[in-house]
Amino acid sequence: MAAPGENLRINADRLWEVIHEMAKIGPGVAGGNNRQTLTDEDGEGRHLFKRWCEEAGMSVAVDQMGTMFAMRPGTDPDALPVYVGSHLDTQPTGGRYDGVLGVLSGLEIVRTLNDLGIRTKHPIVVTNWTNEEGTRFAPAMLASGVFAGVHELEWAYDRRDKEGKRFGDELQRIGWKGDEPVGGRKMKAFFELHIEQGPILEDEGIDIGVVTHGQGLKWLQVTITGKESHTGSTPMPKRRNAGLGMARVMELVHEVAMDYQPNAVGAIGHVEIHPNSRNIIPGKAVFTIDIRSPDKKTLDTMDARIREGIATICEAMDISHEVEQVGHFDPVTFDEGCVNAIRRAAERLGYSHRDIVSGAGHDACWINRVAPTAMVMCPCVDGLSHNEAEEISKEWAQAGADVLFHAVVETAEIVE
Ligand code: HGY
Ligand code: MN
Ligand code: MN
Repeated sequence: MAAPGENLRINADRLWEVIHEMAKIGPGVAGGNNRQTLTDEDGEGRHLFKRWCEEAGMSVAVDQMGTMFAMRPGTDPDALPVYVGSHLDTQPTGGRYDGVLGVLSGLEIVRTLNDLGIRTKHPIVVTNWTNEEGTRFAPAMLASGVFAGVHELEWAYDRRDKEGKRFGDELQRIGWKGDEPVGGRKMKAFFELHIEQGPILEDEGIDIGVVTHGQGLKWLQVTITGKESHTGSTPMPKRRNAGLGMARVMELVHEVAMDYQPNAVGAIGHVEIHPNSRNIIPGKAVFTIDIRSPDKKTLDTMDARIREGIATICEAMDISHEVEQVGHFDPVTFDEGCVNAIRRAAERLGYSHRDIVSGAGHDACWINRVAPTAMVMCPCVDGLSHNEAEEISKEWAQAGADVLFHAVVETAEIVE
């Protein structure tokens, strides 16, 4: 079916305004955001989003993981809804657009349909998935993972942040623990708009990324135990330095990732050193290895090589280690029908586009297991994200939201 009309476009000024209204909640220290999941700021952002949705005539439901579902009714209440959304939680030094663009573009689609008096057969549900980032409570995409049946609800509730606070308790504390069981909703499709968080689209001067695949990810949390002792009086040969062990593992992770270029990445972003005193040799280091590849075999090979390398390093240094996998999903292939709807929309709207593999993980990666799913990407300046300097242009936001709009409305079927 052809698109609902060549000239269907969202209101970019209104979208830009709500994005920057949301950015006022949980401001960072350098112009970005620190609205980490289940903090008071997250709660405040949720209330604002709920108010906007209700003002747009939507009813808002919340499930037991706190995920928010704002529904615009369709003409056929029995028709499976079309879901559109992303996440409102941010990194501690996050940008204003990561996740937020996808949720608020869903709201903008509904506002535009309301303005134009357009009705669709299928309901449209705008979604805010809880804890996509996984920075405060590992793993990432936690709520969408429970929804897709990858994680058990109680296991998710027992996840703890670095202060030992429990996910389930924090969700209760901010007042966003809903009654709706998680995962019962059936979807006709799920669409997610997200900034690329990489440099390809901007470097090639392309407006739209048609996301065909998502790379796989593993998070390995490593605990290295040595022996605390005096940095001044302990002879070098007698030291069991957990911090040095961690440093050697950092180098190992980088070398393994470099062996599989260009389709592999690896780094260590989370580090805790104990006791973290200037004149004590670290007795313990806890850190998380993040490795990714679009190719499952490569990812598994990197995992095995790194585990082997850690054992060799620790044995040679007489320090012990434990490795716990705290996050994982295999490479994802998105639904061809949904991907084609996005590609057709970009062509119809006259936006330049190219197929792309998502380097970052997204809620869509899990929802793809339970419903036809695809993603749209727009460029970001210097490909920068997970940095307060994250930036996009209003034109890029408009292009992404217009394409999302056409894909969603085409799938939801306009009723003349
Ligand atoms: O880690 C990720 O890829 C996502 O940004 N949470
Ligand atoms: Mn994101
Ligand atoms: Mn992110």
